[in-house]
Amino acid sequence: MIEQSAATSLVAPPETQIGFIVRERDPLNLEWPFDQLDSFLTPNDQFYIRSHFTAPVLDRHDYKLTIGGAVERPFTISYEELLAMPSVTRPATLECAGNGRVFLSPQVKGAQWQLGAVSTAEWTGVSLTALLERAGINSEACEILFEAADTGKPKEEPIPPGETSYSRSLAADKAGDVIIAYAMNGEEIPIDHGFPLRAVVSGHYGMASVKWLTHIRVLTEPYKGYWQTSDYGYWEYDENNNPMRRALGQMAVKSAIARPRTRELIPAGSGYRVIGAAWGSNTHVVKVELTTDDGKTWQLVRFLDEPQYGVWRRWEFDWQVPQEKGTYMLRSRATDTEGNTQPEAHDKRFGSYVIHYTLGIEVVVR
Ligand SMILES: Nc1nc2c(c(=O)[nH]1)N[C@H]1C(S)=C(S)[C@@H](COP(=O)(O)O)O[C@H]1N2
Ligand SMILES: [Mo]
Repeated sequence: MIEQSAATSLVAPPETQIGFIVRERDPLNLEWPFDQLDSFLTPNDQFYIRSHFTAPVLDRHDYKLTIGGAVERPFTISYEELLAMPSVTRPATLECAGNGRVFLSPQVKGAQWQLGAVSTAEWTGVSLTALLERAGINSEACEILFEAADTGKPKEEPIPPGETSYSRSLAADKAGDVIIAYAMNGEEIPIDHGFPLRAVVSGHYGMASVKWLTHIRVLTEPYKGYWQTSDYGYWEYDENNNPMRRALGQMAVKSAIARPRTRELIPAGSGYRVIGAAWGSNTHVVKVELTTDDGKTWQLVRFLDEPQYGVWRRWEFDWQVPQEKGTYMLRSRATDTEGNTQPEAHDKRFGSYVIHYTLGIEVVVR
């Protein structure tokens, strides 16, 4: 069954919504229970929330977005004016770069996300390209910086002493992947998801999709801000083996098992419908394999959604559960059009981020 119609029909009915897992109360960090993966689009009130600071409450009448920096005609635009511009609508999956962190051993610091710091919505807004065209982007431009209204004290060492606001840059040639969004699944963006306006960067980890957006600045030199280097960075080694700090960007190809859940009890000899999702960034996920015997044999799953860049594809697999009782280890493995696939172990260069290895879900057959 491939569901691809209007947003409303893709959203699960309210009775399937069973609430969140609280990762932090203030600022609000809520994990969506990934085992509730039943619809292509995640309902707005089930979409995971990842905020570094208390959500700012912005007034739609006073709100203004400024586009400046290396442009010919800097300008400021109101919320109403943005709504009146030609709009674009498309789905995008947001995954927090720390999703799955709780599975790392030894345990690391940071929000202890299980599998549910990933969700998909259909976003509506103005294309970043249209705004940049209006401003007349300088030919020397290399990055676009998004600045936001939320401020506070970040947690990842080394910590800057003063108040820090959230900001993140993106390579200028990625501007076409960005929607400056004011609607989420056809509704006004909820406060916790960035009201009135947020960037949605298709194919990138969630940190790139800046919420409560106030400024778009065109830069002629790479941005080295806190959220680009200290936090949301990783180590890349040059040819002389020198570790270089780089900013995280595109989502690595990944799949995850939504059901069964860890240690779920499954009747021996029964038929069990395994479900999950797989996603990547600028390539299509073309294959997901599943093992129910800890990697001895792999079988192909069936996709439920069409391939789209930066959007998950749900999948299912009918498991003929063995008669033999005991524990079984399930793993899924996604591969994209370029042959990128999930590694067997976490890549330590990414620290507590980019957790896309084929982690095991252990179930009990009895
Ligand atoms: N202004 C601002 N934007 C932000 C953040 C934030 O703390 N402040 N968190 C980022 C991170 S780390 C993620 S994963 C996504 C989460 O978006 P969501 O809360 O709508 O799921 O927002 C990103 N944008
Ligand atoms: Mo994140």
